[in-house]
Amino acid sequence: MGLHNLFCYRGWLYSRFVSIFFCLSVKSVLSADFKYEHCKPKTCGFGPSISYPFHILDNGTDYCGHQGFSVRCDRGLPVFKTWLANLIIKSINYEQQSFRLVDVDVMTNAACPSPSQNYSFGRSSSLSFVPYHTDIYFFYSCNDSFSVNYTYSELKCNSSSTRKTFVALVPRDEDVNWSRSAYEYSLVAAPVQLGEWAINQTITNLDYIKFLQSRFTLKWMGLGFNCGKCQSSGGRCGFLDERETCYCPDGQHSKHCYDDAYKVKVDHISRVVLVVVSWELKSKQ
Ligand SMILES: *[C@@H]1O[C@H](CO)[C@@H](O)[C@H](O)[C@H]1NC(C)=O
Ligand SMILES: *[C@@H]1O[C@H](CO)[C@@H](O)[C@H](O)[C@H]1NC(C)=O
Ligand SMILES: *[C@@H]1O[C@H](CO)[C@@H](O)[C@H](O)[C@H]1NC(C)=O
Ligand SMILES: *[C@@H]1O[C@H](CO)[C@@H](O)[C@H](O)[C@H]1NC(C)=O
Ligand SMILES: *[C@@H]1O[C@H](CO)[C@@H](O)[C@H](O)[C@H]1NC(C)=O
Ligand SMILES: *[C@@H]1O[C@H](CO)[C@@H](O)[C@H](O)[C@H]1NC(C)=O
Ligand SMILES: *[C@H]1O[C@@H](CO)[C@H](O)[C@@H](O)[C@@H]1NC(C)=O
Repeated sequence: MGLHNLFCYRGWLYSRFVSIFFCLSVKSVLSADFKYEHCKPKTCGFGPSISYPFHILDNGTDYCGHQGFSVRCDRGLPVFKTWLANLIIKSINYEQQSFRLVDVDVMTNAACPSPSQNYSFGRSSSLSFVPYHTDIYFFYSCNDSFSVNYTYSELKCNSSSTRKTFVALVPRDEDVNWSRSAYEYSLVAAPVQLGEWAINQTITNLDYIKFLQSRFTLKWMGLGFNCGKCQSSGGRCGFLDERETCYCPDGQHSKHCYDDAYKVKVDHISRVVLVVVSWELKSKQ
């Protein structure tokens, strides 16, 4: 506002025309670029820098990120919320379009990691696991008649003499056949990221707790927008009215900061001239 007043005031000293021109042009610049300002990369306090396709859920800046990529700040940490689980984002690689996550349940119970919710990403979402992804299945509150067609072992720290928790390593997307009558509480699948060397291991010969705690990677793809083009032209990517956008210091563009800038500028100038002319005409009457 101070800048605005200064321009108007100084402009006034030269002539009425100059003053109006300055007021209008300064005003249009100030109002056009607020989305550009709002969408600058941010952090939650700790953790990686958050920018497109992610956006931090706050005060109506949804237009800074893609649908399905909202991040909530919780005690300084970025939390990626799926339908069911809360996953902490440990790092984001914007170039490779991937990010690493760890389940909040696993983080907060380091001595006995026992997730309570499936990770559940939407089928329609643009996220996928990277190779060597495997699931650890947690079968809670089972009796001794439990069986499953993968090697399994007991999670002793989450078991009592009558109610036992069993875990099994299930390769990606394979079906599981387990004795449903033997378990009472629930079944939860937790993703882990194995190395290539570990892909054929079973739960009994793998330090799976270490893998559980050492996060897993998701890739995003098919967003259909080349954010690099926008960024290298000095813009910030976002998502508005169901489509990707490039916010630039001078306003909103469709792909990068130079694509339809000319048209927008001409529009501005013609509007300014029109207003000035009509103002001049009015004051002459
Ligand atoms: C939202 O806006 C309010 C007031 O402008 C501010 O106090 C608050 O910190 C903002 N929230 C976040 C998460 O930035
Ligand atoms: C086992 O883990 C589940 C899920 O996190 C939890 O609800 C339950 O209380 C735990 N049971 C024991 C005996 O620790
Ligand atoms: C699951 O295992 C049980 C016994 O272990 C077997 O009778 C049943 O046919 C299996 N179901 C499938 C779909 O493989
Ligand atoms: C376990 O059973 C399911 C369902 O019958 C089957 O699709 C899967 O291939 C089996 N896996 C193993 C390792 O036997
Ligand atoms: C997790 O997913 C499995 C397989 O889809 C399902 O059987 C189970 O009920 C789910 N667990 C919870 C806690 O929703
Ligand atoms: C894992 O098992 C499959 C099938 O048995 C085999 O083709 C593959 O080479 C094994 N991979 C490793 C890393 O041992
Ligand atoms: C576990 O044991 C079997 C066989 O002994 C019973 O048929 C099941 O009902 C029982 N399951 C539970 C949850 O107690």
